[in-house]
Amino acid sequence: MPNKLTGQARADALTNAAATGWREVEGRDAITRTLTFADFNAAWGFMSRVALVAEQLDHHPEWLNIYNRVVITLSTHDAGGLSSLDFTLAAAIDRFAGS
Ligand code: HBI
Repeated sequence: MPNKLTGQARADALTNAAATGWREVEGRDAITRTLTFADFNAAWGFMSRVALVAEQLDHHPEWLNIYNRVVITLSTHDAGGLSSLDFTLAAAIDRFAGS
């Protein structure tokens, strides 16, 4: 399990992730991004691709799907906050989302 990120490493990772729409969650050490797709089929296809990578990484998103919208929150439960794994998964999510 990777360590919780702190200090400059955390700040740099957050700045980098902000470029693709990841934002800090208020009140907890986590990031969130909301994605909107053409329809439910596209959203579910995206979620399936993310699920396979999450399983490979043994690192899983908290997420909510409402028709064509997917709200994703990333945090490392074992570390009690953000770790490098969250940003690795965020980058994979960005690739599948096309941004
Ligand atoms: N996913 N986001 C997240 N955070 C974790 O700490 C985590 C996980 N998936 C699996 C996992 N930890 C395993 O190491 C076990 O703790 C289940």
